[in-house]
Amino acid sequence: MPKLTLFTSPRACSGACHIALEESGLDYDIELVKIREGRHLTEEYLRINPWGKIPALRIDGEVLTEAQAILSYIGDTSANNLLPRNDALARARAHEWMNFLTATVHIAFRPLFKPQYLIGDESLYPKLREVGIPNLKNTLLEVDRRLENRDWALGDSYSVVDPYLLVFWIWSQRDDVVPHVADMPNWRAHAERMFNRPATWRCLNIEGVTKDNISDP
Ligand SMILES: N[C@@H](CCC(=O)N[C@@H](CS)C(=O)NCC(=O)O)C(=O)O
Repeated sequence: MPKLTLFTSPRACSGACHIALEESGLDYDIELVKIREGRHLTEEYLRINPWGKIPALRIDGEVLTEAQAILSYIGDTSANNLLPRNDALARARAHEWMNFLTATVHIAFRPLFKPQYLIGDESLYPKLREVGIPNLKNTLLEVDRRLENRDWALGDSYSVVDPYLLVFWIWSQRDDVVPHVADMPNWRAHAERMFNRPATWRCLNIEGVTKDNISDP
């Protein structure tokens, strides 16, 4: 088996990969690269991922980036049925979810979390929020709609998609976000299922995230 090292930061999208690894039965270790302390921009980390983003997974000597690719790799190498194998449509459904989370949901938080990536002029941030907040609300409601009548993203069985959903649930419950989003009962129930899995809290706690600070920015 290859040696796996995940580079992860508390409350970042890398948390999905951490939880998926913990559920996978694969041997792995983690290195904490705290974004809030600027550790993702150190020379040491830029040697791992020159783009300076988290997550990255070192697989022996190779480095894989992008949460969706890492989750897909974990699902395919785990023996714990974390990604459908021989059913093309079921696999495509998993990627449909993960691509939606990466390309649409993650990005919908930008006007609130990282406006500087979208526009240089700070005086325009309120304008950005005017458009960005309703878009975020609608995008999160779409996640909730897709979770209707299902325990897990893919239906009855847990998969690598589920911890990815949890990351964005946690973001949606931040004090600076919650006033802007609607009630999302299906997603809330999904998050509760996630929090009931011991692997979830094991990973969050190792990264320093607890029930008391989970909603910190
Ligand atoms: N498309 C990438 C996005 C990675 C990404 O932007 N990660 C954030 C953490 S959630 C990050 O590294 N932020 C640091 C920064 O933007 O400076 C993926 O899905 O893995």
